[in-house]
Amino acid sequence: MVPTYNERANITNLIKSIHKSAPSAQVLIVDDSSPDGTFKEVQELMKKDKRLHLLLRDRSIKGRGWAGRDGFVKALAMGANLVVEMDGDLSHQPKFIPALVAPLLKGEADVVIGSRYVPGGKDMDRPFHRQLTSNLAKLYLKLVLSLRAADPTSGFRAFTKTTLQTIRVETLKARDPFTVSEILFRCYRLGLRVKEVPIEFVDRTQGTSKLALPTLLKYLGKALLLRLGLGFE
Ligand SMILES: Nc1nc2c(ncn2[C@@H]2O[C@H](COP(=O)(O)OP(=O)(O)OP(=O)(O)O)[C@@H](O)[C@H]2O)c(=O)[nH]1
Ligand SMILES: [Mg+2]
Repeated sequence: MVPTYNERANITNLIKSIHKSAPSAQVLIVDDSSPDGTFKEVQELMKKDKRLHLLLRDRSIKGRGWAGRDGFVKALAMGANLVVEMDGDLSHQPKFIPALVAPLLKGEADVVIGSRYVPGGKDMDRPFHRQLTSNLAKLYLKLVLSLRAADPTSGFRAFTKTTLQTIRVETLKARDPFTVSEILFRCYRLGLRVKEVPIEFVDRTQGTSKLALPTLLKYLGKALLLRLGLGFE
């Protein structure tokens, strides 16, 4: 399940690469009517690939969080037993998918995080101020939401069907990328088994980033609201 917004430059390579690493996987692209026509690219590929699916959402309700939520719901409706979520900008490399789902298949975990910060994992080279922001955000999430994972903000993760049902994925609130923390918060609170496996994160080379500092500050507030059981979004 891949939420996309303006990933036309990446999407074809990503889909090909997923099927190389996971030939039997059904690929669900959740696109919010990207102005760059990402979904058109997908529709074209769908003509020849029966393992490819598109959930096309209206741009007026766009958002990484809501797109992910709707994608999980759709994946369950399609009969998925395991769902992997990953970004559409090739930062998350499909070659790690088998390692991500292995602990679920063995029954050793309920959620698996593709982690940049466990031994063997690798982050891209970020400027010092970005590293600092990222480390402070991690510490904050640990303190406020008790997210114990080494990489609580990784959006490359695998879930069992039961996990998605247990956290009642259809009731997720965050519209934006804060959804990644909201989901993990529910997993820990419900006592699910979270495992981390190493991934190497690569910087996007095509398309543009959507994360800005004001957004990050907003997330800190949302984490507090979530912890206090108050509504947000
Ligand atoms: N459907 C949908 N997908 C989104 C939206 N915003 C972001 N995405 C996708 O969510 C994934 C993560 O977004 P990115 O822009 O890569 O965020 P990031 O990794 O923090 O930032 P980068 O530095 O650009 O990599 C990508 O596949 C985006 O295309 C949205 O509003 N709707
Ligand atoms: Mg990215």
